[in-house]
Amino acid sequence: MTKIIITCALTGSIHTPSMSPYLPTTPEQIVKQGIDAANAGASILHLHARDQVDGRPSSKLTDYTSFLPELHGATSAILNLSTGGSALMTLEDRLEASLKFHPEMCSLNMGTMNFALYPMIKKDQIWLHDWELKFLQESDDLVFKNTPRDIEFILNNLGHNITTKFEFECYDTGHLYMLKHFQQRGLVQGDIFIQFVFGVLGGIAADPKNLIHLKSIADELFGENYNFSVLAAGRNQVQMAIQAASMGGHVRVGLEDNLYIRKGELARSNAQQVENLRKIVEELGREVATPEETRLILGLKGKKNTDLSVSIKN
Ligand code: KMH
Ligand code: ZN
Repeated sequence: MTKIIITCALTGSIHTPSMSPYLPTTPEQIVKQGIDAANAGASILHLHARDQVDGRPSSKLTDYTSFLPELHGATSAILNLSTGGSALMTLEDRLEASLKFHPEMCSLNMGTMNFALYPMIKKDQIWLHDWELKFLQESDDLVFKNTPRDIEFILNNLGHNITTKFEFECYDTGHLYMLKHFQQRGLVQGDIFIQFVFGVLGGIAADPKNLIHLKSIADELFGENYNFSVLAAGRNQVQMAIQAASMGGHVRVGLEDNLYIRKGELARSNAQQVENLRKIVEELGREVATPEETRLILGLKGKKNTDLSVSIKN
């Protein structure tokens, strides 16, 4: 089996600051937790920005530049910018940072879907910020828009022109067929890196049977020419990651996907989740890939071919 790539998704746009004091939302916290997660074994850091005042998901360039150049300088890990952002943002907003910085990797969500966060609301939660409860409640009427036109735009403007490689996020079987469609049109070329996403309400559930099924469909569609990784949102994060590692796949952890280290206990950092998973996959006989090994496995263009060294303060 090839070495295992651990991705760590540091903050995301799902959890809100009141849910965990350990969720990194300030630039200092994002930088520190990113460095620590990379030192613990994550070779890819999947990144979203947060508003520097109230921690809400942000697509503003200033919020990205508040941590990206520093992280770029401080770690050799691959920086993977989200193009999903949050379902409240326009596509233009979601792409602004990636089009500016030309990163080695970006996420690319393979279909339009529901993305319901309201089941996470706890009755006894004390909210630190006004926006949080409304943000979660209103997710019952939210469409996470990734139409074929949107996907084509991202592939043309980041993949083709800028040679960014993608973490193709597939939340259901249909998303694999959409990926195949773009491969057949020639817009997706070379080896593919699929992130199977489980446990989002609107996508497929975190059930081991579903991973077997998605993997067998991906095998039929892409043969030898793809790598897969698994993320499970919520409490099945580790169980599904272990299944992925046993099947020769790669894994994603991080507080974007799950705030806990075990039942009832909040993870104190992203690095704690990475360390925990690293121990488990090493017990399974998998060796953890370094950033350079990950670049080779995924065919990435390398750090120096990004525009991340340029710090824009505006
Ligand atoms: N939060 C994950 C379930 C993206 O950033 O493009 C999905 C995600 C989307 O990572
Ligand atoms: Zn994300």
